[in-house]
Amino acid sequence: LLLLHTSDTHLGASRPRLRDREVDYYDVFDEVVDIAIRERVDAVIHCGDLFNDHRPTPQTYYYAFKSLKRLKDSGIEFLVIAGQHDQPKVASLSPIKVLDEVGLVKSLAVRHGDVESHTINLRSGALGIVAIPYFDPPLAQDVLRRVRPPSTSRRVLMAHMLLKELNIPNAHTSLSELPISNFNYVALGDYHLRYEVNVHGVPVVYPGSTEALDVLEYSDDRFVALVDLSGGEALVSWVKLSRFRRWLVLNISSYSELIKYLGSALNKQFSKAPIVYVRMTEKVRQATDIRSINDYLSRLRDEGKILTYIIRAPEGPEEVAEGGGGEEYVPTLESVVHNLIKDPQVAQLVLNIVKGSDNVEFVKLLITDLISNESLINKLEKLVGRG
Ligand SMILES: [Mn+2]
Repeated sequence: LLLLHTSDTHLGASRPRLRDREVDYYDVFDEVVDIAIRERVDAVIHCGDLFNDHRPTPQTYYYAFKSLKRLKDSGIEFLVIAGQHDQPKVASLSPIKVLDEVGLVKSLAVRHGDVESHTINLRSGALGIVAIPYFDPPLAQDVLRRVRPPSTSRRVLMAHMLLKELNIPNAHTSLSELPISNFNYVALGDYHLRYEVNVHGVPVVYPGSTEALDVLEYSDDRFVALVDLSGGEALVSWVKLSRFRRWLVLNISSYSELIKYLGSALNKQFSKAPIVYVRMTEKVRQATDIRSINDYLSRLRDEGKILTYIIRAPEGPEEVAEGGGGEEYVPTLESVVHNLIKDPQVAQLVLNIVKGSDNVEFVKLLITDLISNESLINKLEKLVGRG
């Protein structure tokens, strides 16, 4: 009996906020489905935050349906619990329930505070699952007290929660408070980096998110776990993902250092143009020609060698005294327009209009329309096409 354990897909997210970025999350989810089919697993178990929002857009549903349908056609079950992102607010419906209703997933537990027990009959036999969706950390004792060991021989505990051992704020519980010995495998979600610990022969595992939502979550590799429950003990093997977007994080002390590092980093082959995150001290920032850095990075972006870039100078004590903010996101007019409009010709047309106008209200109206009105972009694209 073979399972694929994944979590925190965050379908519908686009961080950093870019059109191309939203597609990244769908693409890597599709890779997870590919792996499940290739490895002929009995089921995918997803430990929450399948969606980034409890009200996904039609586009997000479209991609979720498309990937899940391939899985269903291959006879593989998709068993899922809710994280805080796809948990319904009071009196509204979780998107996971929508997927369940159309037969694409089996929703094991969604509502806050629930603890549900299921016996799932899979191709290779019965699997007992206790499922715990996201709950507020102060409820931990009450929630965990309601966990009963399943009566099947193969038993999995699935939960969306944080362990105190991760050393991060708002943790739910510690390993010693979990009834680990009643299960063969403990499948967790919520933590966005890979983490694995073995407690008296029982693997307790976070596979991590399939994309890094911000720089703190970046890592060179991202994974899903294959869990073999055929024997007495669960055997975990890791499969590397290849279709996530990489972040290049550079700590630099000068412009020339940036060019040197980035030059050699970009020699490597990337399946997708990476996101560049440049970190420098406040001192370096003041001594550095920030314009040259901006020009250099935006040229790389326009050439398609990087997706986007972020420059950050962490707050030093001097800067706090001056009241300056640390983060420099570099939202130049050019980058905003290029991210908004994919066609470079149309983007240039809009930039010319905006730059040629001293009417602030008109520019505001134009930008608002460009953000909210897809047909306007289509019209502009046609205009350029004819010209
Ligand atoms: Mn998450």
